[in-house]
Amino acid sequence: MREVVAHESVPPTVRTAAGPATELDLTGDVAHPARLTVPDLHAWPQHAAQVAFECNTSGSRQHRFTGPLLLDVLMDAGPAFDPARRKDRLRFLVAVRGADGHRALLSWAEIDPDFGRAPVLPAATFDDTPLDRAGAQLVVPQDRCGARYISGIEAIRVDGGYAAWP
Ligand SMILES: Nc1nc2c(c(=O)[nH]1)N[C@H]1C(S)=C(S)[C@@H](COP(=O)(O)O)O[C@H]1N2
Ligand SMILES: [Mo]
Repeated sequence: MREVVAHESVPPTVRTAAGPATELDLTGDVAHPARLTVPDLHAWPQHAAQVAFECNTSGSRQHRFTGPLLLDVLMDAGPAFDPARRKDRLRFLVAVRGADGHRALLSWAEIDPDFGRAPVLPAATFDDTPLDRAGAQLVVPQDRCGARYISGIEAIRVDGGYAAWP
């Protein structure tokens, strides 16, 4: 397992698991839409991230997450671009939605190895606790603020709409 961000370690906290197991719908402009459980996320190489972020309401937070690279998961779904053409990839967005309706966008370029190279994860564990029931959590190590660390992910949508604009 590769460490993507190093900070001092913190005592683990327990995330309450509630409701039925969350599945994640991977849809949009992809050749192979998928419905993934959190255990399914172990099918890709696992990365660890020790992260720190600020929350407007709860202050400084530090957590450890593990999971696959979002890039690896999305590439296996077959995004509708020519992978050999950088300018083609630049026109894509990735939308992530939590079960409570909280949502945020990433640009494809943020996670692309030729551009931002951000090691964004859909995490399968949170402070060494499996997220099998709570749902995957987006880990965005480049963010100072925690608002894009979307928990209980229920959908990820790849959007190539800007490829045809206008
Ligand atoms: N689904 C969902 N995820 C969310 C939020 C939310 O409202 N809904 N709030 C975000 C915000 S504002 C912060 S700061 C972090 C807080 O993460 P923590 O409580 O696990 O430290 O969760 C993020 N993830
Ligand atoms: Mo926050």
